[in-house]
Amino acid sequence: RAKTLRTWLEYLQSTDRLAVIEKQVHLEYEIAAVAKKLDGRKAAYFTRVEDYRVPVVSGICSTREQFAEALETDQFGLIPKFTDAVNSPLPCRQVQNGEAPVKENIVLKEIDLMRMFPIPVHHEKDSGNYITAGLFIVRDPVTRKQNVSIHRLQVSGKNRLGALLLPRHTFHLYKQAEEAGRPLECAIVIGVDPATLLASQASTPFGVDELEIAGALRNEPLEVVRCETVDIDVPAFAEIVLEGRILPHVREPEGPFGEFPKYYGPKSDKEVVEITAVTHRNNPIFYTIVPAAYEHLLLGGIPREASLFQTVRQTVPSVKAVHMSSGGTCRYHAIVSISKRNEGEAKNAILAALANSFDIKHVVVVDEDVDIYDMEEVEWAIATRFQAERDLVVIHGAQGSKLDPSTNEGVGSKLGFDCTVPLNSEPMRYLRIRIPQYDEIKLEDYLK
Ligand code: FMN
Repeated sequence: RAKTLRTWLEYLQSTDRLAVIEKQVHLEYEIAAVAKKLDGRKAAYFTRVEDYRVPVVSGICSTREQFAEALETDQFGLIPKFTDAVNSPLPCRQVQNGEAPVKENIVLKEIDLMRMFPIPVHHEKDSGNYITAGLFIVRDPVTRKQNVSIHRLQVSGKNRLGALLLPRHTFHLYKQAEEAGRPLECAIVIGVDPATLLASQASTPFGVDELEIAGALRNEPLEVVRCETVDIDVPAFAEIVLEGRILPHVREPEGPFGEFPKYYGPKSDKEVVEITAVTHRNNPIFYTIVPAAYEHLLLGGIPREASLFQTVRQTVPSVKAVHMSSGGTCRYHAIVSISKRNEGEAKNAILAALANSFDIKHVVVVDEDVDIYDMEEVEWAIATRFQAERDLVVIHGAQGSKLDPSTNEGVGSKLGFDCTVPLNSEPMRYLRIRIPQYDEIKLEDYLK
């Protein structure tokens, strides 16, 4: 059901989770506003966007359950399945143009992105139209391994995009190319299945191809096809591919842009991508992610949870589960449950979690009886099991997220809450109240 964007949308429709919007909508704000109103409930499929013939879809996976469904597992299987895929990637299967729907149309001349595709404006102070959901693929010229990530892309000209490349793998390969005076070839892939989308966000060591993780998540090799003007392989069943190169020694204004923490990332001079070719399926569907919508938050959160779980387990083997909560933008707040066997383990779990990612700012560690997906339960644990004098961990002056406006250029404080019950406490003191028969009683029997 989730092999391509199209089959996934059909599946959503058959289960009443696709809102088909036939009313004509504007690129500016209206798509984002309607999609955001449906956030966490239904995907929004806009059939009439201004005078464009291309429809727009947003919110294709906006709950944890939907991602689990796309991976053919349940909420509890989601992190183990993602972890297994990261640990055992599956090589892609190369196909020829004839077998690749994304080659049904090949445009090599007179590229004008805004004329071809309905690329929306999302937030009030955004600097313009943005591609927010393109898988950005580059290749390491030495190992020939590809790297996949998502970068916000401002439409700066007919075939020109401004990109935000935070200092990770894409940026590293670009700097290498720039130092040698060369552009870095890239492909931007819009409209793939949810598993491939999620795989793009894996936190992997440098050198791991996220398309191979996509294959492992899909339980079969991902079919890829070579681009027309660059040496890059792209998913053969994608809706749209933009081929291009990141230019060396060129920086142009980009931003401001509404980001995942629900504030704007600032305007500055950034890297520039020049588009050299566009290929797309017949009747392509344009896919956009509304920044800070659940889809955006979960895409970052689920792979982060997989990586966080592994890091904490190295220090505290009794870790039960981890949750990056949406109120913490699925990046800044980590809730960790452990089955405490030794006093002090919760503090070690806090230190391990903070070391996992510079984005993590506040960590709450609870006992396994607390449902870490229920934030009321987590707050209850903070309220009744935590004393700042003995249970608080504070570290000042650490590296955090530059997009967190309360930091000083990304430098800020980290906090840990040990909300576990002391092992030697008198049993009655922390015994949860419980009404016998509560679980067995069926309300219908009493309301007849
Ligand atoms: N990372 C950036 O560096 N710049 C961005 O503009 C950016 N935008 C994103 C938008 C969305 C919707 C999502 C889900 C993620 C975005 N990210 C962005 C995060 C990266 O795609 C992500 O951290 C990725 O795993 C980095 O891969 P890499 O370490 O292989 O380079």
